[in-house]
Amino acid sequence: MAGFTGVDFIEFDSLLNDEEKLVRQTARQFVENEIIPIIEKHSREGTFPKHLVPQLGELGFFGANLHGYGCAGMSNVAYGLMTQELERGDSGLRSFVSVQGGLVMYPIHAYGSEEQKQKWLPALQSGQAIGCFGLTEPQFGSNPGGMLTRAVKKGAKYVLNGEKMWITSGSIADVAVVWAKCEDEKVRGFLVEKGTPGFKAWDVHGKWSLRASVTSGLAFTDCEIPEANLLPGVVGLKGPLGCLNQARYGIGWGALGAAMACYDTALQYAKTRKQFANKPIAAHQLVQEKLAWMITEITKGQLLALHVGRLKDLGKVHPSHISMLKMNNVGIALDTARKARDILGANGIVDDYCIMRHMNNLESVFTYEGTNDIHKLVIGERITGIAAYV
Ligand code: TGC
Ligand code: FAD
Repeated sequence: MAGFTGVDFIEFDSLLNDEEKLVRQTARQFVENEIIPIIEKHSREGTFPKHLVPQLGELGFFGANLHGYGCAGMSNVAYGLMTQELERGDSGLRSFVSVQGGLVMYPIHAYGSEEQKQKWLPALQSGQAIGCFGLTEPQFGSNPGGMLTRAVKKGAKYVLNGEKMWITSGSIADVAVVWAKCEDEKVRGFLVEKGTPGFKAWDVHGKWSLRASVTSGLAFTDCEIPEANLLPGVVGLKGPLGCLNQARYGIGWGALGAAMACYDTALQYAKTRKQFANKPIAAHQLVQEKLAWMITEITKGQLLALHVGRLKDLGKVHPSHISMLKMNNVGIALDTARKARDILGANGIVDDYCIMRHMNNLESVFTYEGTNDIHKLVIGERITGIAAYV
């Protein structure tokens, strides 16, 4: 993948401004120099390249579309192009950045007290602190409103009991944004600091997907949280769901990066691999059909991402727009990975090539942050006015 120059079939770049192209180029260079050379080894060994965290912070990639507290204040389009490049490296790296910025810094920024913002945002922005987001529970994934985790007020503290599951960066986090139901049955967010008595985190092993990312379970047993760690600015499920808009938006762009990596690899391979009459396999119509499908879907995905990004920058985006972006772009990325794997034949299954790693990663991306079908239902609700979840 050295020397990747982008995927641009219809002069997409003419729609970007200089700042957006500069951010993309910076992220692309970082991926070429720091991620591509090491990622297969981390993925094979199931380790997260934690040493990259300070560099990601220095580049301004954490909470990059937030303003103040040391954040880069990028446009949402520039932010999206950054996540696209990171995910061309690996979905696990992009996940880390999405969680840190969209699911930890964003709720502190949007719903936190000034004291919470001062304490956590500069540290999270620079990568000195790591965060995680605990919404999903063992029994409640697509339906987080059913959560069992409870926070009971006792004097100046809340006592937290419950369990969260499938939490990215859980065991390496200095602070967990944890969503729990209070005695009034309403959901509220809490900042649970590493080392708080009664708080434990452990890692999920045996993953065939996102192997270079930490995925954890969190448990809270009579865990006392100071009242000052309650996020005061939001009550109800709209709190965590509002954060998901941020992260899902970044995923919508990010998935294109994984798709581009697979497409580019398949294209290069098809032009050099020869079968039958010493012709490259790229000369066969059936192979060209797959490549043409890939670039068409990537191009449509780029236009969707750009338009949703521009709407977000104008403050006009609706959560259902973001659902369409996440659903479509992750779906086409996974299909691109599968077709690319096919083009590489047997070579497609080994980690000399990036395709199988991306394909396996995308299976998680398809499921997390709202499964593909949940996003269809969000779109269905928007156009019919009828919620079909139950
Ligand atoms: P519903 O009654 O529809 O809504 C409850 C309240 O929330 C509001 N709301 C939203 N607000 C902001 N943004 C959104 N996207 C929102 N969606 C809904 C809604 O207006 C309402 O507000 P109010 O004021 O009336 O109370 O809720 P529901 O329980 O029927 O659920 C709807 C549904 C199914 C769409 C929602 O539960 C959902 O999105 N489920 C999927 C769960 C999910 O995505 N979990 C992700 C966990 S985090 C994760 O996966 C991180 S991956 C990490 C990585 O990148 O590595
Ligand atoms: P389920 O909700 O049980 O869904 C299973 C299947 O049923 C899916 O196909 C789904 O589409 C379908 N289904 C469910 N409800 C309906 C319905 N009403 N109609 C039609 N079909 C339906 N969560 C966090 O809180 N924080 C994190 O950092 C985080 N990181 C993650 C990292 C990884 C690697 C993974 C895999 C998950 C992560 N998650 C995280 C959890 C993720 O958000 C959930 O896995 C996801 O929301 C789906 O929940 P579930 O796995 O329980 O599946």
